[in-house]
Amino acid sequence: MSTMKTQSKLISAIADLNEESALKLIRQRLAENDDPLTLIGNCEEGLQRVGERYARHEYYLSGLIMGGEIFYEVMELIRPAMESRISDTSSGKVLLGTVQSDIHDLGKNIVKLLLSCYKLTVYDLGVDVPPEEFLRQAKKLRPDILGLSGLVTNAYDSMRETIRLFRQEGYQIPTVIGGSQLSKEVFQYTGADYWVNKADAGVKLILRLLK
Ligand code: B12
Repeated sequence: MSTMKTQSKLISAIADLNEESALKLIRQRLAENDDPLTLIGNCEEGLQRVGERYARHEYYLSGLIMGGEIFYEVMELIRPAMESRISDTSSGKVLLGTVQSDIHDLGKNIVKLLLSCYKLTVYDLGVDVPPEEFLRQAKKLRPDILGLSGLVTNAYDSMRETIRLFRQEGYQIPTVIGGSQLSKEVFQYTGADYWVNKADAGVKLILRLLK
């Protein structure tokens, strides 16, 4: 188990965009058998701080890009540990994508990885997906759940429009929206059934909905 001190070291390494130190800490904690979801949670907190520094103009766009790249590498290290830890299986189909006007996909990819570990079928439509494309694929693939990811403000209208279109076409499947910047107000605005801003909570929710 990691201590608060080791956790805050990792959070700071990510926030400071110190790639070498972040990857070293991840390797150490994986060797100590630390929980992969705790590691991901720490990295998300670090990225949250990167975002705050960007908003305060302490980092430029390059800082966001660097933060994203570090996180991508972290996930490559964590992936095998995560896959070997999950032995439960479930069944069901999830249609997943980052909504129109948004290109953030790190969170969506984690969700996809986790759901795949539980042997669910995940149809990943990628990023900047228009509402009509979600609908077209839903008609073809007949998913049990619609999962929409979005982090930028413009994504909220896309989520709302996608959900409106599904309802208009008579699709009553549960809709789950996810993203670090979501709030109760945004959730209500979009008309989604559920919202999450952490992967483990999202995955638990989806498994429950499929039962
Ligand atoms: C890394 C990053 C980038 C990278 C993304 C790399 C990539 N491949 O994704 C790059 C450099 C591309 C980028 C670009 C931009 N970014 Co950016 N970015 C970030 C940053 C720092 C981290 C995001 C991230 O990956 N977090 C880690 C992941 C794992 O977390 P997550 O996405 O929330 O996902 C988790 C949960 O939410 C949940 N989840 C997510 N989706 C789903 C879906 C389902 C179904 C479920 C169940 C769960 C779930 O599970 C995940 C795992 O736990 C955030 C800051 C922040 N606090 O989020 C800013 C941030 C989101 N970006 C921001 C901005 C402004 C931009 C740009 C507009 C910058 C620009 N001037 O060009 C562009 C966006 C262009 C566009 N149209 O999309 C702002 C958005 C502000 C706003 N309100 O609109 C933020 C908040 C920074 C800030 N504070 O200003 N960004």
